[in-house]
Amino acid sequence: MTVLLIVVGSQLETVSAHFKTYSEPGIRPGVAYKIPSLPAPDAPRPDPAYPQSNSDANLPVRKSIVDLTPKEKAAFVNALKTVKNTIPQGSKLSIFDQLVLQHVMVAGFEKPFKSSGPASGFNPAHPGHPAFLPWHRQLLDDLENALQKVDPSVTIPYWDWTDPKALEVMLSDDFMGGNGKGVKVKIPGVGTFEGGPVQSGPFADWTLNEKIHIEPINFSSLGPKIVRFLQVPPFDKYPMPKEVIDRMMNLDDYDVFSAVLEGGGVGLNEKGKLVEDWAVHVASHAMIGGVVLKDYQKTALPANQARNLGTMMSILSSPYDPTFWLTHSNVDRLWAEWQDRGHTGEKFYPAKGKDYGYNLNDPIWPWDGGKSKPGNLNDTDLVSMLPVTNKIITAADLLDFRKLGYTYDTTRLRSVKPLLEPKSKPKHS
Ligand SMILES: [Cu+2]
Repeated sequence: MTVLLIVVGSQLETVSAHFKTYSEPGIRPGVAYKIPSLPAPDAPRPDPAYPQSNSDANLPVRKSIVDLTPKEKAAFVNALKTVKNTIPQGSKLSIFDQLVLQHVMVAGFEKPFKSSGPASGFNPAHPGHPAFLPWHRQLLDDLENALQKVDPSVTIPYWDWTDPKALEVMLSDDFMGGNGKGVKVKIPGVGTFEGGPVQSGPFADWTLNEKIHIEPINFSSLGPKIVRFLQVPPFDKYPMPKEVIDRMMNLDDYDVFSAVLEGGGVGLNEKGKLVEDWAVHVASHAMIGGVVLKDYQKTALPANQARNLGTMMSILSSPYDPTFWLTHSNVDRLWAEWQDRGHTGEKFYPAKGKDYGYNLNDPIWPWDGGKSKPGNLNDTDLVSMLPVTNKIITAADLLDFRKLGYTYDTTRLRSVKPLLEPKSKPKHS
């Protein structure tokens, strides 16, 4: 506990203001991107396309966490714990820890670090880069495949942020466990809030690799336990209004849609205007991980960020909290639904002209055939701990989610377009 308190206290305010540039919470100050602009209303639009896969019969279905039976919850938890404890031959890290490390090391491609290869200088996944969605789609698929080796019935369920029941279901002790305990955070004029290491539920006994569990400003360790500070204001409001998602779903431009869904500095207001905000996906991280703002009255943006508190808010290491996978399953679902609403295929992804890794046919690290290598973030040689893969994967390979072997209960083809009714009857979940 003493160690944890020191770690939390050492996250100092090193964020400086950048005019019109923003970064995800937890991503290094100065690593930033510009708010995209909305296309003119009369700008030519690509023709709507329809799902490429014309059947999803027998595909495993990712469901909302509120619809899981107690047995399904237990199966998911058990598979996750098994993957956390399974160390592949020749590795020092478990399969789960390897996936977390991969997420941490995307930051190793940012300019201050000694990365090499064509991806050098271009973080492949954050913040605000087009590859945010495909990169996480592949990460989720890798975890899901590992879970299914333990139990073929398991899929990664999603946390629908607009479902009033979902937060409680997620944080119950038969699923993800509840708030952390033992550390108090005072927000002047607002109140005192408790969080700390998670001490209830199936993951309270997890021991994290302290070298990989790091906060994103000084890259110092967050300790060996999952840390949560639930619903610290202003990220205490739940559920997310459905209108927020509806407005986003009506966008037609991939770059704008992706930026709004990521929410790392860009939000869409009631009038459909892009505004500075931490919202949608980032708000879900903040609601679980907790953040303290310098000026509570001002918009939550990196320049106004005093401390990141918990695992989920420390974006780099956030996959260490299992809630990460449920929130990212929802991110992927919303992209999948947007694709099914006529934004399917290659017309709805940047084809060229972007930096390496952000174009439709660019290999995305770590799936670029071993060409690129990130730099280390601190004194630990994390790079040497990364698994080696010679796979080559591009965004084009990831656009059709059904080809990866899953669908969502909200993207079943039979309910989207009757003409595409699969010949054989889909399995009922
Ligand atoms: Cu995320």
